[in-house]
Amino acid sequence: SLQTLGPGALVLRGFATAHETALWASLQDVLALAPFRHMRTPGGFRMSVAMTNCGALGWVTDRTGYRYDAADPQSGHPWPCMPESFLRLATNAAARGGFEGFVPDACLINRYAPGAKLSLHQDRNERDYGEPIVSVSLGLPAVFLFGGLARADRTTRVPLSHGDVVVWGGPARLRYHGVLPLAEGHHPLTGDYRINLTFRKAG
Ligand code: MD3
Ligand code: FE
Repeated sequence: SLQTLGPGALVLRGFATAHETALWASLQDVLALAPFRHMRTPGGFRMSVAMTNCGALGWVTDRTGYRYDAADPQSGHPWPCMPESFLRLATNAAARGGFEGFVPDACLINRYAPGAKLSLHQDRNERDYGEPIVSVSLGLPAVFLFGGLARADRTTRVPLSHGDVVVWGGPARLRYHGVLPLAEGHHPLTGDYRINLTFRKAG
């Protein structure tokens, strides 16, 4: 199904479900080289969401700030290559949302355990805001918060479930967003976690 959350924000319910086995296998390959870790914000707080990356660039945060980096600071090595199954899904979803030829160079992988949340923020570290972001939800369901262009704008709550893919572009690209604390649960694919893949063209 094809649902809009507002101008530039398109939800493809269950779009990734048919590919869950391949996505999961590829994810394990990435994690063997770049395990999940809890990064620190510039303010010194440990993020409740555990993260890693694949692709030519990876999003990182530490005491010095937020940025994209070609190397995993934990290993000093380049991030793992973007798996073909990831790339195909992201490009196909973007095309469905009107962004033909989307070729992400970064995939930020977020892991939520029960209680983990993501505070309201904008994604502003990418070079070209004309490029969309594609997000893929796997495992436990979450409540996504969708705000406006100012932090104080009111937010709407959007449930995101296993297999849902969202394409964020155009006028939605710089809207504030976040994720409410994850509820306890169990999912046959991911166990006690929610995994979110966010595909970006960062460089
Ligand atoms: C709307 N991740 O990694 S994905 C993030 O579920 C992030 O892990 C959330 O926000 C998660 O930065 C939400 C949906 C998402 C991603 C990027 C956006 C929504 C967006 C960029 C602009 C507007
Ligand atoms: Fe974000």
